[in-house]
Amino acid sequence: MLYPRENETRAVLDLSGIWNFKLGDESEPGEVLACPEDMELMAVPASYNDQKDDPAYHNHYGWAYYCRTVSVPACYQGQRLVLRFDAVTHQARVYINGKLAAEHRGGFLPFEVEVTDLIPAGSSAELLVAVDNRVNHSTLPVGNEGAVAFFGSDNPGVPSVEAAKLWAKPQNMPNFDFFNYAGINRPVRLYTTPKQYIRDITLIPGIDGSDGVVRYQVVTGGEVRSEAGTGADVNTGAETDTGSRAGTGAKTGCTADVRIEIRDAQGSVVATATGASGELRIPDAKLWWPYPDTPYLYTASVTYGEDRYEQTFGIRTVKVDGTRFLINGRPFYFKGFGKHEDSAFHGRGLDVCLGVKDMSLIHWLNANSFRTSHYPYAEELYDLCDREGIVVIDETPAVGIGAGEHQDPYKTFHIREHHEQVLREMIDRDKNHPCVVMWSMGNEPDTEHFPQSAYDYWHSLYEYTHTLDPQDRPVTFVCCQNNYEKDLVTRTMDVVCINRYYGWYNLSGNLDAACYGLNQELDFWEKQNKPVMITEYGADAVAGIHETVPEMFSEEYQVEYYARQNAEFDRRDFFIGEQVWNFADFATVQGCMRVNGNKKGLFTRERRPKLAAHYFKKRWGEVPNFDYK
Ligand code: E8X
Repeated sequence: MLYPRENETRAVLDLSGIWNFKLGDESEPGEVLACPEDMELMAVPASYNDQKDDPAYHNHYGWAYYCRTVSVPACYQGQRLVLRFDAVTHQARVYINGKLAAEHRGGFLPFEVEVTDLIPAGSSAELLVAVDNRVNHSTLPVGNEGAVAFFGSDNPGVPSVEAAKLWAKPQNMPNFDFFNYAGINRPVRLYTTPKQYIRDITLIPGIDGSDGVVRYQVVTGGEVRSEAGTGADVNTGAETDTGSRAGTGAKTGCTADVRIEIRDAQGSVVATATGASGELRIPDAKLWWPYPDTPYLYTASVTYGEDRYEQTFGIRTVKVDGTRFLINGRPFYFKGFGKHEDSAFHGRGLDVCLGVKDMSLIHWLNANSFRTSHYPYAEELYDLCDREGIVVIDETPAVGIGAGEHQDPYKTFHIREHHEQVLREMIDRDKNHPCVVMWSMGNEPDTEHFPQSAYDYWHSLYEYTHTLDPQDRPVTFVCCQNNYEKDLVTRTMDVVCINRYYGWYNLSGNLDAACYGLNQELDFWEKQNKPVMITEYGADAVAGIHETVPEMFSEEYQVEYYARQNAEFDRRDFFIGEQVWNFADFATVQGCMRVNGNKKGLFTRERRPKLAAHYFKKRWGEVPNFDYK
């Protein structure tokens, strides 16, 4: 799905601002719905949870309603109009003048609906967005079923489920360690295209000697549709015809009219072609390299009839070769972290200022990469990474798949179809970004208690993911600390990505034992002949706690923990990267394991560096991007 961009042929109206808002309950909104009475005010885009000083908002469970009027200028007459939602978390129903116009499941990927006939140019309409924040065994991320599940244990002082039902309010029970922020988290925009329009562009870069070779495919739209007259062209993302590899499955329109021009960074045309698909050759191409080398970007300017769209891209290749991860043929070493979209007041709402600040801090740290733990981030951030030369591992919201040793989640959770949907939508959205070098299908599923079920689920999904990516980038998922000998599937990924907490959650406080345990495990991985990286390791450190003899939760222990384990990684040739947990402190559900959130950040939530940030700035300044191993 193309990002909404304005140019001489397309207009974009940003609907960010203050909307009307009201909390609902668990009752499902139907086909017809009017804006409620007595609404509050709420900023969009942003999560609703922390905008009001009332636990009813912070801890809400169920539906909530956003309303505003949308006016379409008369000068858009004759254009096709599309309403696009970048992310509504987790489930959305969109009503125009009281009638259901679109629905979408999944809180971190875009969907859009054509509104040409629903809000004709020169008119206004009432826009109502219903959003459900509930997580359970059929959503991604996963929530624990049973809204009163805290209760019913045998512990003295804890009431039974039956007793609790009499007074306890239903609540979300996330099976993941980040606060379940919800609402209209990313921009809502109305954009225009000519009636015959460019629907999708796929660019597949390659390198041939000193030339760049770019295969491309353009999907067009605007044919007379069979549902014409019903008014709405509902596009849930899942139904798009663009999610498959270029050359298969995509409908192409009138081919004669498509023209593509590649411009270099100065705007000079370096290659041209006509037709909806084909190949372009760029002599003496400049490659996209991670910073501090130049992340060179080209622009593909596509025209089709009256429509035009400009898609930036980079020429770079990605490949796994033995135990190495190659970017443009050179062995790359990942230096970075898992992050979150998380900040004060905004919650998980898009904050482009914070995005720019974080890119600056990533450079300050001499880091080169991050993982979009644990969901696809806002499109603006991938654009920043393309331009700033930061390498991204792009992750779906499949976090929390597991329910202990007595329940096989793969046989009891109804997630497969939705999981495939989010993979299709993520790859369809992010496929052209040079910064994206690997897909992560999910984080820390159970792979240990039901190893064969886990293998059947994840390995087939891995094969499916490969068929979705036109560039066929490496595919992985991120494995939780477990019994790695029992786990059958992690070792079959293109890159083995492990989250390990030796010295924190296990062998707590004992770094000698931690290094021993880590080395035992690394001996196992050495035999697998795969590239291995750590995608999470970390220790909570409360900023300001200092000690001469490092103990847990102090800034000194966090540094010591990393210094000791990094020394072990440095001894292993097959070890291709270190991504710490986490870039910054972040909000979680409250609990006795969390001191006002997760404090494993190198920075505080306000982006003040802890000692460990200074430690990594120095270390990563000495570890090069390429040829380290
Ligand atoms: C943690 C991280 C959490 O925040 C992240 O979302 C997923 C967790 C560690 C799991 N990984 O708790 O800080 C550790 C399991 C150890 C047995």
